[in-house]
Amino acid sequence: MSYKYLYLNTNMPEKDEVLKRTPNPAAKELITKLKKEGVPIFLDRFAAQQPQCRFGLQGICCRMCQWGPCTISRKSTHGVCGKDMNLIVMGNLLRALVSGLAAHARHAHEIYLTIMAVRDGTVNIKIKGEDRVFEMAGRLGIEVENRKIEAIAGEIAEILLEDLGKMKKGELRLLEAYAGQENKDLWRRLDILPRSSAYEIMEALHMTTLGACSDWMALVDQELRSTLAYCYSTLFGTSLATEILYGIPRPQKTVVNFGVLKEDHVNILLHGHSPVMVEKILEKIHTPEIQSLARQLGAEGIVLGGMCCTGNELLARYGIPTVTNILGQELAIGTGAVDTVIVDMQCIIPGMKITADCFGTEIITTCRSNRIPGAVHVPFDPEDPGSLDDNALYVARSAVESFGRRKRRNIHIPDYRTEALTGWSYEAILEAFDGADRLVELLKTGKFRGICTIVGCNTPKVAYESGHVTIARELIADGILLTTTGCCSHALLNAGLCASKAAEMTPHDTRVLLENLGIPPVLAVGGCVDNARSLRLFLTLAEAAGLKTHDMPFMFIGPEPGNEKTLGQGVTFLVHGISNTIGFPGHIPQPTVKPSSDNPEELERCSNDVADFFSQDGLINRFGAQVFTEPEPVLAAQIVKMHLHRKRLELRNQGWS
Ligand code: NFS
Repeated sequence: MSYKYLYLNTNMPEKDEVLKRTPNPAAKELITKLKKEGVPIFLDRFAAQQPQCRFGLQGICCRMCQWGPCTISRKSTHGVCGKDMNLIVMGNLLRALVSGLAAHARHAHEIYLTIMAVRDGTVNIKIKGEDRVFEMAGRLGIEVENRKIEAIAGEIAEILLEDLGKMKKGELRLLEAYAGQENKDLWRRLDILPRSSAYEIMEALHMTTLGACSDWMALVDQELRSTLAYCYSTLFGTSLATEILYGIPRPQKTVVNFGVLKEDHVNILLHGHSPVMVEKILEKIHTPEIQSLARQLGAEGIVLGGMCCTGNELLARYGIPTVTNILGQELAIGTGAVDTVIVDMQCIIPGMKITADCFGTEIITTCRSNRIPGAVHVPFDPEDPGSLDDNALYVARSAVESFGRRKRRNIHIPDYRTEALTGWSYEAILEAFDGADRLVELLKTGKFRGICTIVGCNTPKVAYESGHVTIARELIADGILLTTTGCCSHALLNAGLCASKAAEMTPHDTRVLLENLGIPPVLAVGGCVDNARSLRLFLTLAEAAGLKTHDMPFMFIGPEPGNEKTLGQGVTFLVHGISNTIGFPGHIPQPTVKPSSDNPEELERCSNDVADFFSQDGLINRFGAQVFTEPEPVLAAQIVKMHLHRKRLELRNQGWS
């Protein structure tokens, strides 16, 4: 059964429908198990919320002052203060975007301050990404002669921190260093160059408060400005700075999926986004002391599994197996085999603790911002990092000790293990294809019909992982190369699409090429901040082809939007000329159709100027890109294919096949 949302032109799945349609057999087993055991999960809470608020789903509810909440309808076309639909829709979009920006900024802050602590010698961490330090120093004009690597890295971190929080006029240094001249000129002309993440968040909240900005187009500009801060100060900044600390990932083979958990081992899941504390915990877990503690407690060893973006970071750097994504966190605990989940920041849902309590799983929180009542809290603070080693050892020991307390009833580990080749940093992708020129040639001759990045969260509004996996399968079957990050990458990893063997799902010529090179058709590049890697790849390829980004057969795909952080990802690609196909319901409102009120046999267009701006001339005139929205994955894949095909047709007279 489905919940029908006719006015959105879509249905949302109920639990039995999810069981029928999810492409993830392990999830199916675990949802069934938890249903039998009466353990509530997100699907039960989603059911209890039905039907979800019509106004909220359309973005036409305003809760930004205490005169409301106000909604827009035929009868009430304006809020109490006089705001119309455009102002409300755009205000909601802007607030969602800067909330996502704040989350990434907080993550960035931790990484930048950690590099400074390394420089100051107050923390026991060695810089592993020397290549990245020198590359960034070169771009930022930092002196490197006769200087220690820590000092150079520290100076880079100071600049990144300025980009994050500067309140005075002045451009983002990282944008200056990494964006192309043509884009910079365009953004300057449009007056959307940001000052810093913190400043743009402040300005966005200010502009949307009661009685501030009445011009929805000014809010659009602030959205675009905040997006550039999001892109360069938090995506590029965090991704590159993490590479300074822990190195640039290289491709490596691994095995992922729920089946990596082992009943006779201590099973520890690592969950969240910022890898600083968890890197140290890993060091401790690998010490003889902790390994022998596990054996003393009767375990055969220790299994580590990753979830969400911390999982992606560890997968990319060390091949540590990932298990699942944001909507699989309750399912993983529902195996009954997880002894401890160590969490840092973001995407750790409160429901996880409910499941953990049912199975006696210990939760250890390591970030001041992400507290969970009843969890053990051992925080990492980069401004007081002296206790990092002791705290990490304590966490490692506690994580293992919970094995001794495990309830041994009702353990079921779905028997699925999936091969994968991961670690696809920007450099690794270019190297694997023998450089940007060669990859452009492969595009030009049609060995690849296009390159897309497919990313983002899961949503209960789509049968679990069906959006990601269906679209990806359709696209690789058409010879399209994919990069992936975030929770989407967990779905594609578990579905086997990131294994070299998946080349057999691509058309003959593409298959021969991929098999010769040993490259899978879907490249898992890392966590959500590593969308910077995919964007960098797109920009490099366009430059190598001598074309503008918006002329290239590229697309950004976000099939299952969830977190506010995902909004900025899509807009990041838009401002660089790369169109989006978004699953629905997403943050950007969908221009759709509905039965006409005069004649129910007729359909009338149901939209607003904001939806039109994003899907039509507004964005196309500025950046040559637009947003397509389609909830049904097979149809969404068609939209992507048509878009790429159209781009290729336009390039025919330049020798493209
Ligand atoms: Ni991205 Fe990572 Fe997942 Fe969504 Fe959350 S883990 S930063 S926000 S839910 S993809």
